[in-house]
Amino acid sequence: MSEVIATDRPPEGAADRVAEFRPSLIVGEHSLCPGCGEPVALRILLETLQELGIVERAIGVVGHGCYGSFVRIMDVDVLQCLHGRAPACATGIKRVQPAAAVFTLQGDGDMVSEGLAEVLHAAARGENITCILLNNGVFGDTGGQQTATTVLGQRTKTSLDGRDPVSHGHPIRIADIVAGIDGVGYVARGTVGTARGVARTKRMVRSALETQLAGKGFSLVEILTMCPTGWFVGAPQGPDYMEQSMARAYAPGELRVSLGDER
Ligand SMILES: Cc1ncc(C[n+]2csc(CCOP(=O)(O)OP(=O)(O)O)c2C)c(N)n1
Ligand code: SF4
Ligand SMILES: [Mg+2]
Repeated sequence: MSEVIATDRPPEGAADRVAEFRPSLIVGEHSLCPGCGEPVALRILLETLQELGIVERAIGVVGHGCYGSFVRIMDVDVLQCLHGRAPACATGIKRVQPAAAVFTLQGDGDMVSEGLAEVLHAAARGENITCILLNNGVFGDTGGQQTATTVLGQRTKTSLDGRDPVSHGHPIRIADIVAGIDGVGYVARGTVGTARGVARTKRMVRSALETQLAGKGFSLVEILTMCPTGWFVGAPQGPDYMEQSMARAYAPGELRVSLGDER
């Protein structure tokens, strides 16, 4: 007969979870717009560093975008480099400190528009670093201009009638490109528009960092993040807009796995 579970035990576990709703590595208030998806992605990243027990050897390289202000509120060693150059800076850090867990935090404007060569060459060299892309399809920080990942039809400050392939070209699916490069250990694309997406993305970030810890080469997680301000929608409409636009053009899922653990 199975043992009866006591029901008068105080709910210490649940109370603890509520009390620690904010991860201890976030040490201040962010200044981003209501409904922005980037703070959700930050939280996923920091919680994962904690859960893997690698906070003290983690070194982040942050690009330029709205997420750039996170350097003031994240209790992790970081350096901020020139626009688009984070994979090159991360390469240098990892080569002189191979025991460090090195990650980049970049936007689509930073990684795919300004720094496309950097991420491709780092991937092709098989650098043992983890790149995190926050893809919202706009240069959010400078007012919402079109980037290389803006989806067809998407309105931005520089494509007010919607992105048109004839005038503006086609969006670049960076994760798909990187997934096809030899020397790459792990590539995935997640979203933070739904609770399920958040949970799935967190597993992807964990897999990417585990790939680096196992010495399996370059890893990339593209995270689709809401930018209601740059999309001309209200904060509550951000997740739905993302599902109907970006998540259709950029299907979430794992694109390359080397540790044999498909999520
Ligand atoms: C060499 C250079 N070009 C342009 C800029 C201006 N700039 C700063 S942030 C930014 C937008 C970055 O967009 P993204 O990486 O997509 O981040 P988001 O703001 O959307 O989160 C730009 C163009 C700069 N700082 N340096
Ligand atoms: S402009 Fe967009 S990316 Fe920047 S803080 Fe506002 S919602 Fe977030
Ligand atoms: Mg952006």
